[in-house]
Amino acid sequence: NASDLKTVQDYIEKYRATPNPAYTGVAKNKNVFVIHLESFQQFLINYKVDGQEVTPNLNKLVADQNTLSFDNFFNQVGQGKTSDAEMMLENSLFGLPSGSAMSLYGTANTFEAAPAILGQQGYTTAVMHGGKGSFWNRKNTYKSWGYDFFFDLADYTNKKGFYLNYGLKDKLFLKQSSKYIEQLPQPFYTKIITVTNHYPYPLDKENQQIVKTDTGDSTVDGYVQTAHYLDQALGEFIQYLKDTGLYNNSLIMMYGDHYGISGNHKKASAQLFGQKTFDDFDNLQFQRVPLIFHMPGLKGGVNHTYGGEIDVLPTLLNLLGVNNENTIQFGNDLLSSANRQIVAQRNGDFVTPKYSKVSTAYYYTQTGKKIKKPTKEEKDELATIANSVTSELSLSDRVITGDLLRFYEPKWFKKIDKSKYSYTVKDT
Ligand code: GP9
Ligand code: MN
Repeated sequence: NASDLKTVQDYIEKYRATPNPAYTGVAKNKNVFVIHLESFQQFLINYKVDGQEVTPNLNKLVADQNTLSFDNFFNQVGQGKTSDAEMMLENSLFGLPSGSAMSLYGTANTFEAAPAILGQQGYTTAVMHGGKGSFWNRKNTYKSWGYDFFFDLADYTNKKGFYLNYGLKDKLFLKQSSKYIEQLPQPFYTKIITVTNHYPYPLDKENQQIVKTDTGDSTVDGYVQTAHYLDQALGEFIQYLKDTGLYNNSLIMMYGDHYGISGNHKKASAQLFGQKTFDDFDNLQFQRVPLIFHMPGLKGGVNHTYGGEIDVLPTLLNLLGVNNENTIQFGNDLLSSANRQIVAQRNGDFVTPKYSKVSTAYYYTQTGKKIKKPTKEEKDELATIANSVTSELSLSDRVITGDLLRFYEPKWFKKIDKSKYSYTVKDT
C-alpha cells in the first residue's frame, strides 16, 4: 500500500547520491542507442586467442578518447537473465529472487521506465530485437514501459539461414534495423537487443572467423567465436552510423547483460586465464560486464567505480540532463563521487572496492584473500554492507510485487496509458 511506498522512498532518499554536475546534460537531446550485448563479459575486452583480438571493434571503441567505459561494472541478474538486465537498466529496479519480473509483472504493473520518462521529454522510443516478441513477455512489458514501437522477428526478413539459436544473426538483424532507425523521428531512444552470442554459442561455418579456445569444454570454447561475430556486427553497425551521420548526434551506450560462461565451467575458466584454479571469488569477479558510453565530445576514459546494472538509468538520465529527483530508483549515478559502490548480487552476495562476499565467505576484493578472522571494525563494516544489500533487494521486490509505483504520482511524470500502445506481436 501507499505506506510501503513511503518506506521505499525514505530508504532511497537516505542514500541518493547527487549526480555528478560535470556530466549533467552533456548529451542533452542526443539520440540514444542502447545496445544490448548478449551474454557479453568484460574479460572479452582486449582478450586474445592465438594472438588475435576477439573484439577489435569494441577494443577500438573503448580506447577512443570520447568513450567513457567502466571496468568494475557488474551484472546483477537472477533467473530472469536478459529480462532482469532489461528491468534494471530501464527502471533501476532489481529482478526478483526467482522467476522473471517481466514475465510475472510486466503486463499489469505500473512503471516509470526510461522510455516513458524520455517519451515525455520529446523522445521517440523503440525496441528492436530479431527474436520472438513474446519471449520474456516483452510485447506486454514494453507497453507498460511506454515504448512507442517494438520491432520483433515478424518485422524482419527471415530467409533460410538467417535465424540461429534465439533469433536472427546479429549482422543481418542490425543491417535490417536501419530501415526502422531511419524512420524514427529525432531525438530517439532505441534499444537494440542482439542475440547471436547466446549459449550454447553455435555459429555457421562462414561466420567462424576466429579460432575457438582450446580448454576442451565444448560450450566454453565456442564463446569467443560468437563474441567475435557480435563484435564484427557492431563494427559494421558503427560504420553505418558514421555513413548516415547519426554517429555525430547520438549517444551510444552498450552493456553486457550477464555472464556467458557460468560457474559450472570453473576448470575451463581457469584455463582461459592460465590459472591453476578458479574459485568462488574468481567467479564473482567474473560477473563483470562492459558498460560503455560513446559520443563525440564526451570526456572519455576508463572509470574504475564499482557499480552494476541497477545504476545505469540514473547515470544515463544525468548525461541526458533529465531531472531525476525523487524517483523510485535503487541505483545511483556511477559518475557521482557520492556513489557508495556497493554492488549487490541477486542472491545477496556483494562486491565493493574493499570486500567481496560469496555465500558465507568474505574476501578482500583487491587480493582475493579470504577474510578468515575479521577484526571488530571489519565485522561492523561487513554487517553494514550486508544490511544495505538485503534492504535494497527486498525493498525493490516490494515495489514490484506490491505494484507500488501505482501510488507514486510525481508532478513531472504522467502515467503510461497502456491501451494507447497498439503494436502487436504475431508469434503468439
Ligand atoms: C531472447 C534473448 C535471450 O530473446 O533475449 O534471453 P536469455 O536467455 O539470455 O535470458
Ligand atoms: Mn541474455
